[in-house]
Amino acid sequence: MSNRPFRFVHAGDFHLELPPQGLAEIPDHLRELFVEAAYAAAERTFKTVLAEEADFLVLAGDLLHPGQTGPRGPLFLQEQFRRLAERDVDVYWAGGRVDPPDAWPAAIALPENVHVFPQGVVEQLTHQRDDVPLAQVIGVSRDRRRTIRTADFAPDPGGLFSIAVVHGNADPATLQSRGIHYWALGGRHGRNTLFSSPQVAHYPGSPQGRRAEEHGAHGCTLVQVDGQGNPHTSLVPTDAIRWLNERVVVDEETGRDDLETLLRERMHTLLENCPRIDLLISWTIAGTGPMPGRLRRGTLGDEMLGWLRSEYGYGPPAAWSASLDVEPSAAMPPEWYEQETIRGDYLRAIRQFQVNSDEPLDLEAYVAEAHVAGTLGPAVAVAGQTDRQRVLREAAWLGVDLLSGEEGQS
Ligand SMILES: [Mn+2]
Repeated sequence: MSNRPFRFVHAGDFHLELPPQGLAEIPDHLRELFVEAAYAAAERTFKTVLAEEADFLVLAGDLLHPGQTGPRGPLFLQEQFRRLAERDVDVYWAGGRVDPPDAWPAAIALPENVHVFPQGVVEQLTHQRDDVPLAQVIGVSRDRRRTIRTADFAPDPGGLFSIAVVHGNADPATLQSRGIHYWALGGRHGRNTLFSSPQVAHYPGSPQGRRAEEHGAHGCTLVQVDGQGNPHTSLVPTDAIRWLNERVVVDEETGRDDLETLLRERMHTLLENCPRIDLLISWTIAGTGPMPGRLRRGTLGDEMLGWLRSEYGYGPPAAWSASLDVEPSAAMPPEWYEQETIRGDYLRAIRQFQVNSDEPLDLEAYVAEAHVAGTLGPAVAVAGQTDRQRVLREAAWLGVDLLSGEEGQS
């Protein structure tokens, strides 16, 4: 049993073939950043290995789809692997969904410090420092037909620290039962720890978020194993651009200037917390009073978005406001449905459509013929139930906004 402390970096899901998406329109000054983000984040992962003087790097699959990156992907990785080779740092790579070992182009040689695990058969390697074993690294590249076969993984009988590298899903209890010290998992793009004491099973996530849903910091995981053989994990951010979801709450008193102040204060906090990274921010305005209604209809929402962009969107670093939406409240106050008002009639009519999901909406009848043929055509063809419920919810709020008057919605 080794009592020498050591450290390694655990990363995966680079997806070099996949630039960030999900902006309706990428502003010109951020275009280059979008195109390069996946590579920049991967490169920072390799730099982290060197900066932290890690003993080795563990890669849990989905690094690249070589068919989709073209030669740039493999050539980039080859160069990064060589950088680690110059410092005698080994790489343990278990292939995932898009990077099985046979997908790597034969013409681009992998440096000797890179150990690619075979597909379908678990391989055990011993990592040594100065001829003394530090850890056992057990891995397999993903086989298309299988989820993780936990029974194939067994810890070192001599008690050497064991690391299992594999891409896919497995039941946490089954993973825990194997006695492996550290499960280096891949295949989830968000950071996720299944269990952390005394053993660890962990997904580091992709080093770069791709969509608004993948918000927050992305990076790789530095694992430090102490003299007692306990692993400690920490996030090292590597993302080149970061999505944030920001929720701002307004009240009865909030006017336009107050909203501007709220947004400005929040923006300054974000810039203080993330001083060196470009940000993409999805704003959600929640709360009570007239402000949500004013933002839902009319031009105030667009004006606020335009102001945020011109004030903060160009950086450096750029803090680009991607969207500004009003939080769709889950339910209207029930008494609104009971009232003998036009609003009450309207809400009761909408509810008929919400409850009777088979009743056709027939929106086309309300749209001018010229529009049905043109851009509004697809919009009136409400496809599924989710679509239908969303349209009805929005229609309900629009009606409430228009029928409630300016002095409030009580
Ligand atoms: Mn993946």
